[in-house]
Amino acid sequence: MINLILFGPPGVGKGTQSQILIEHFNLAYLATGDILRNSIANQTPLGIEAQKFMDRGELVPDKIVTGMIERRMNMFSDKNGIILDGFPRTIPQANSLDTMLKSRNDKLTAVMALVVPYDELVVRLLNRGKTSGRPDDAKMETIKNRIKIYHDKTEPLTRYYSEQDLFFAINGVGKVEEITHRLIENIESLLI
Ligand code: B4P
Repeated sequence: MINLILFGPPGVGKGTQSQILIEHFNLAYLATGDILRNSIANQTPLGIEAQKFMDRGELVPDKIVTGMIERRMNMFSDKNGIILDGFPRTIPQANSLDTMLKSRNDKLTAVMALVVPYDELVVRLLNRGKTSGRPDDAKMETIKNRIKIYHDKTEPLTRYYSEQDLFFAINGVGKVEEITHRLIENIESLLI
């Protein structure tokens, strides 16, 4: 199985690259941001609760997100593995993921971290905000808050996964296809 986490700050290109990698490697795709936005659109109880946090650029509580992932983990038996986009975002979420994978006799293949300078992240998100209608992409203040929360809560996972020799940093600047090439090369080198 190929089980990947696509990692990095908001706007780094996780969603963009995931769409290409799932086709290339025939992987299932779980993107917490997409699932949450879908729940908001359908005004489910989970969506109504999550919206309060997301609109401010804050993280949705671990318990909600972890339960959401757990319920979906067993749905993809016909695939070669899974890409997790936007999960885990905290150490408790990473601990829960370890437990989930262990209970399936499975493990992580790698954490692929995209790296893009701060200023470019802000520009990408503001640009997306012009067309996406996403409240969390609309205001500079919210975008800055999301990036700050990434540094405070999510970046510690860099160490968590480096200590397990699972962490790989990939330059996320350039044309989308150049970045895909870097990712595929790295992933394939791990499968030999
Ligand atoms: P996400 O939906 O995960 O959103 P993201 O981090 O903004 O996006 P991503 O990095 O995937 O960027 P993309 O490829 O789209 O999270 C949204 C919110 O959901 C969080 O703030 C939080 O509230 C909540 N949430 C999600 N998961 C959670 C969790 N586990 N725990 C708690 N809360 C959680 O790219 C961005 C833009 O850049 C696009 O417009 C794209 O076209 C452009 N782009 C991509 N690659 C490019 C390139 N190479 N060059 C130029 N532009 C590029």
